Amino acid sequence: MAPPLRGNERTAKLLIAGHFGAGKTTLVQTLSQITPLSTEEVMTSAGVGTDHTDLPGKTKTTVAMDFGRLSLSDDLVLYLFGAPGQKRFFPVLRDLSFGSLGALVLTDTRRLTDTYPILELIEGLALPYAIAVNAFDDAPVHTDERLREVMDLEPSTPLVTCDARDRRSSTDALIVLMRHLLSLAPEASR
Ligand SMILES: Nc1nc2c(ncn2[C@@H]2O[C@H](COP(=O)(O)OP(=O)(O)OP(=O)(O)O)[C@@H](O)[C@H]2O)c(=O)[nH]1
Ligand SMILES: [Mg+2]
Repeated sequence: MAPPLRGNERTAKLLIAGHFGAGKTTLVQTLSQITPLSTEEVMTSAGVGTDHTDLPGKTKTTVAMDFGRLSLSDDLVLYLFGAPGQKRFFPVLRDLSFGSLGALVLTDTRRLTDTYPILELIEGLALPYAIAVNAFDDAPVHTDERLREVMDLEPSTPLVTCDARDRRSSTDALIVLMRHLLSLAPEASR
């Protein structure tokens, strides 16, 4: 259950981004302490050729946004905005990014190259980010060095592994992002 807000907490808006099926909606649903908003629609054959529809077992895709709220500590409330992963909704990602402190970019090692356009977009928005590899059961495991090389990450960009279905592990990924954001604005942490 969501802890009641006192009104004097610090708040931060965070973007949860990533390619199709990376686990964005799952992560927001796992972490939110309020009933999360999701805008998923069933994928049909009408989307073939336009959308990614090719993930076994995945029947729905986000068409607007996810929203959730999490009190990370007594005095810090995070508002989580999950972006859609389908390319035709990228303008929505840009709109959702306004006012965000930073982004957690989820990826699946079976689709690492699908992360490129997302990173291009986020870097174009000058939004600081951390990468969270969502560890799917049958996905290949790579060393951090390999992951950094494939995604061409800056040495300072945090890279973590998480399971978007697991609260502890997803919280840890957000903490890594928050520490990174605070390191970029040290005065904000005082
Ligand atoms: N095995 C495993 N499955 C996961 C994990 N995270 C999500 N899933 C499943 O993978 C599928 C994709 O998750 P979503 O959360 O819908 O992905 P998304 O990034 O929101 O997808 P789009 O909005 O369509 O871009 C769902 O069926 C989840 O149940 C994970 O960590 N491990
Ligand atoms: Mg989604």
